[in-house]
Amino acid sequence: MAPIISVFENSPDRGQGHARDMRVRWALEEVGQPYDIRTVSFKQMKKPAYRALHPFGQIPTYEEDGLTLFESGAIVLHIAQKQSGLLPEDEHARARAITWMFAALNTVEPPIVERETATYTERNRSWFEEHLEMLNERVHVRLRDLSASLGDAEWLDGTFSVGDLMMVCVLRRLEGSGILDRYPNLSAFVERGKARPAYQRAFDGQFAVFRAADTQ
Ligand code: GTB
Repeated sequence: MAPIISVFENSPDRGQGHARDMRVRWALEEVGQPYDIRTVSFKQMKKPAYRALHPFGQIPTYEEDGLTLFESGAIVLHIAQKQSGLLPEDEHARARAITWMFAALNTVEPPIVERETATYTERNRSWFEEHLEMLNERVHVRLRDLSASLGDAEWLDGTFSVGDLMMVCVLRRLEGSGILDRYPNLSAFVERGKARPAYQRAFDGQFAVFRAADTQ
């Protein structure tokens, strides 16, 4: 049976692929694993039946042959370890690819999400602009170092891996902010990721779900 992932019934990003099912879809497409989706509304996500799959009542979840997972990082890593295509064979290169995946999730994504959240929740506060400047600088601290580490390379550590997949998804959350424009090598890195056929299939998949909900 194909794995099932849970996704927003009606994604608040209007199909831009910023929700965290996108990284799972992309990983599944990269390894050539067909999958099914379970669409959930915000209301359903908080019901006991769904919380049995995800204790925090969020998307995405992953169900496969009696195994249920939550946390996009854990799901993507599981997919990468189960099938070939996202992790190098060499033991050290494999460990480094996983390190980059954790760096994306634990070091780069938090300041980006903090900034993004402030733009939704604090916009009308008198101190918003000042706070935003501080949050922007925290993002820049990470991007400066990431940009220096990537340099002229195509991917973060040799061939395309789960580390690149996760980093591209995380950096994409800055789209529309203009922040990434200051780092031409990171912008090009994101565009390389987005140009991969597996990314495009994943994007189209999530967009189709949004369109179906939006036209109802
Ligand atoms: N650490 C978890 C993981 O990596 O899986 C975080 C999961 C998470 O934050 N899920 C969000 C969710 O279910 C969706 S992705 N939120 C509902 C809730 O908590 O009640 C985050 C997200 C949402 C919307 C946009 N957007 O509109 O642009 C982007 C990202």
